[in-house]
Amino acid sequence: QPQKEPELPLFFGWLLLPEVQERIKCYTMDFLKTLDTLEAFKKHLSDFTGEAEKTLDLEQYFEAKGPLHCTAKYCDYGKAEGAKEYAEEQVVKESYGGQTELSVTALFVTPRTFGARVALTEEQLKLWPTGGDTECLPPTLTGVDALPVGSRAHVTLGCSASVEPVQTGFDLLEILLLKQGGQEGTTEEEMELGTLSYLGQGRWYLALREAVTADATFSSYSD
Ligand code: 2AM
Repeated sequence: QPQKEPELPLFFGWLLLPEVQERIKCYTMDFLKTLDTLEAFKKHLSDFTGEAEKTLDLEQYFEAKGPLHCTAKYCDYGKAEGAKEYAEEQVVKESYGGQTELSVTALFVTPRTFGARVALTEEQLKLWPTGGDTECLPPTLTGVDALPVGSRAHVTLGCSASVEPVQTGFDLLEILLLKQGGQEGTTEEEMELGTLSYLGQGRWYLALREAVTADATFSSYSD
């Protein structure tokens, strides 16, 4: 009888502690409520709705997807490339189950996704897979190699109907490329939480004045 291979999870990542999930949900929902009411946002409402609709409830627009977390390595139960190798890395084994603090530095909204940008520490970057930023990118997303390692790190807060959470990382990278390319927001607005930029096509980016910290456990998740 051959030895059964240990099962691989859907993903490895930093899972926010339950009480932290509640706090982050409240905080980010408050931001959506505020964004909804801004004149600047209303001006570009048709990015999100048909031309005919005049109002939008952003809180309803995005659906939450599973527990709040920052994906480190998507494994798809072993079907994703490099999943087994990642699971066998010494640093992954040693860090497994350990608690750490994630630093959320920005929030972003697009017609597809709502996410929180995570700035990984040097320690946390050791768990970021090689090529993690460029994995499975749509061909239209070019130049990602030029961004700092770990640029894709984020927490998906919600997705619009029929959008998969993998999109959140793509949206973040696209925004960062636009910002790097010098397309600072066409509209910039100071909010209590930080500076809000509009980057066209329904892309909004709020750079937080102060990073929000979130305690998380490095672990794995399977449906
Ligand atoms: P997310 O990290 O943007 O939220 C289960 O689907 C989880 O794995 C989700 O959290 C999802 O996106 C992430 N995920 C799905 N497919 C992925 C891929 N190809 N690369 C990286 N992360 C992926």
